[in-house]
Amino acid sequence: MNKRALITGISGQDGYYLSKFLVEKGYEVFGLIRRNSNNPFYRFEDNIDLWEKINVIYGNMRDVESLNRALVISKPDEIYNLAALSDVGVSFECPTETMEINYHGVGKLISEAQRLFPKSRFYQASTSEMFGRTNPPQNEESFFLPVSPYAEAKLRAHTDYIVGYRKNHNYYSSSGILFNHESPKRGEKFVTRKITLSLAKVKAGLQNYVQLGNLDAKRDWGFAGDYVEAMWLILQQENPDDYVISTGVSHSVRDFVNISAKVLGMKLTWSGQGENEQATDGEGNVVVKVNPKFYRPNEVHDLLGDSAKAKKILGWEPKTSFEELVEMMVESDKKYAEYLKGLAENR
Ligand code: GDR
Repeated sequence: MNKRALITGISGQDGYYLSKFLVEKGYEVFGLIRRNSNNPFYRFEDNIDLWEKINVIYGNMRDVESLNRALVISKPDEIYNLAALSDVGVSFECPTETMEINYHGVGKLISEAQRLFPKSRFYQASTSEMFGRTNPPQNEESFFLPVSPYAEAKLRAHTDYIVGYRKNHNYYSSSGILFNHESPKRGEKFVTRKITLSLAKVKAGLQNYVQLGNLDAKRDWGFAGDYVEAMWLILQQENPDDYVISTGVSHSVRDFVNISAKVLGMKLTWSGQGENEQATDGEGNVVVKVNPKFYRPNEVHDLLGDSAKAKKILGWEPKTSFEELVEMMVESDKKYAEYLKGLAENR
């Protein structure tokens, strides 16, 4: 019989790649979707065949009845909890909502899962943000020093529910402590996609410049398509555990801008410092500016993962390099910007 998986947050970037991966493996996939006015399947628009294979269940992480119903309908062997308020910057503006979804929501889901399907396996999307200000490289033994409401809530869920249910309830709960993972399906507010889409629009003549916050922040950026395989491998192990998933290479936001511009054939020249830093293209147009509006009240400066444990135990390694990732995202956004330009010209 086919295995059954319930994925919360299926309409996000990782939900797209994970459902594709599991459907290809022959799983019956059920996806929890929050009802709102946005198109719930816009990430699947170029892959309608995949969307049609997913059993959609409406519900959300605040509503325990809907979680109960999703579990009863899906009867899952594996549960992947990807639903979250995932924007770190926004979490400073709504800390209570963040705690409700990213912490209490996990508690609601895992307690129902353990009660109804004690033999199911639970994957939690934990995050490198939990390391916060801990010096790099970070691995499973590193201290957690979260600095945002987002990271606080994720860390509490990790400790109380994932480690807690594993130890105290003998329930199979594991987590992937994933470092940043990106793709052409990344939301447009996250810095990588904001850069690739904005610069592609600048190149197509649709906007003049992109405004960014802290250009010095360093992140370990991998490809989301590689990372969902690690999620699955984590649940295939005999014993539940936590694993850091990362590339082991970090770059600054400024590096990300430079490589994106290079793929677009733009040569940038940087000048100024701090809030006055900017980059001009070969023709002297300012194409990147700093706007303090995008600074965070509290910043995580330097994340660099050490995923030796995942390599040793899961046999997992990233397949896509940083340069390949940037190129994939820029090429996709170049096409998208051309499409938008065509729409604007035909209006
Ligand atoms: P992050 O991702 O906070 O690492 O969390 P994000 O892309 O938002 O920020 C990365 C770094 O870039 C700096 N930055 C900007 N960020 C945004 N969004 N917009 C800007 O204009 C900008 N300018 C500079 C940020 O300050 C930060 O240092 C992501 C999320 O997906 C989390 O949900 C996930 O847990 C972690 O990755 C791993």
